[in-house]
Amino acid sequence: MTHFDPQPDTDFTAGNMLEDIEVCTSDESIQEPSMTTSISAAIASPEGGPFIIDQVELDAPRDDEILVEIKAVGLCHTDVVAQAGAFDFGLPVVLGHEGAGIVRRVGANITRVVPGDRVALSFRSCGACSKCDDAHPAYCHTMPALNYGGMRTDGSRTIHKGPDDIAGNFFGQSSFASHALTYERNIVKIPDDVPFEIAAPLGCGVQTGAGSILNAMDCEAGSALLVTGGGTVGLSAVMGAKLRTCATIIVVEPIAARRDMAVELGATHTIDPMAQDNLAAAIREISTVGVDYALDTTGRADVLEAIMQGLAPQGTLGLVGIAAPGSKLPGEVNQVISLGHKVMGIIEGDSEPSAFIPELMEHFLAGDLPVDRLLSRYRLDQINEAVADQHSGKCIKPILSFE
Ligand code: CXF
Ligand code: ZN
Repeated sequence: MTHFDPQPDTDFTAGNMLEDIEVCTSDESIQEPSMTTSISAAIASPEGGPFIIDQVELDAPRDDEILVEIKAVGLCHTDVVAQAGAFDFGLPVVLGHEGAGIVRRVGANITRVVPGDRVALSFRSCGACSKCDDAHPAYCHTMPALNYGGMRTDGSRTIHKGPDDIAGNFFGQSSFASHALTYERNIVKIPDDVPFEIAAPLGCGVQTGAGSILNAMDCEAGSALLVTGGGTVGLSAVMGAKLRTCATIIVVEPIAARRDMAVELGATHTIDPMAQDNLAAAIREISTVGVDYALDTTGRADVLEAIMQGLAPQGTLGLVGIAAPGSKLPGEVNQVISLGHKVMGIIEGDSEPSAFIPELMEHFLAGDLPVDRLLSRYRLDQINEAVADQHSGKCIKPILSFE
């Protein structure tokens, strides 16, 4: 592992881009074996166990697809859950949904980017349903098929090993690889002064945390916020809360280094849950009337019940942490009614990536969203070490870098 140290993209020059680029005409984008790209990818295998790095074939971009050379990709907890087989698409699969890189080829219908553009990849949405129209694409009516289907919507696969298909299209990207096929609505252009390693985690983890505060819950300035869990999402929520000038920002996190990081990023108080018999009481010691907002990144039933006891009247609990299958909502119905509590599920911070990710990049460049503090850099072939280090708490957000 190497800790993150932002570096300029020294090899990004007009000269070397022009040598590599190609644009598909409509005819060229019809699938031809000769147009596939041989890529290095981290494969989650059906036997379980670690990711395996292998050479596989990636289809040529169809008319609505974009081939991106990946320069950096973040590891999100959802990738780890998917590696364990939690999604229906089956294994083997190429995961990865926080990619950033350079557009290399575009299908005939692509108008928003051209080869050579630097881009971050976020989740995919259809752009045509009522939720997309209403600027809530994380709740797109076809979100499951577009992001968790493992294949194109016509049932074809984008990744192959000899005669065998490999699941892909994860979040419309599958970016644990040297190259990914993606779609126009996944893509956000990034300026030259934002490193790929910074842009990558904006596509999911940072967007989820900061967006939960700034978009989904839309916490007021001066409000009291509780964040449970000090990983990428929780700490991005802290940065978002500082931007929003929340008056009280409490972080519950068992790892001391993460509590320290939370304070550096703007938390006003931290709680070590392992040192508490009664988490709700500890929250109310800090905020006697309870907190106006809580964001849970843990998905743990005991933590969720404590949060409900620590919520102020008319307080809102935002849920982003994946819970065990079958978990029920927390809270006691009559108390929820009496206190006017709200419980809200949040996907991707309820963000419109094309608007929110550029805002996040501006904040990074202005120095008030120090995402770099969360990052540790690994190579793609160190992905299993990255998973282990994230799990043990040795690092917060691993970035697999190709540079
Ligand atoms: C996740 C959030 C929980 C449901 C699956 C997708 N998003 C990003 O990692
Ligand atoms: Zn994610």
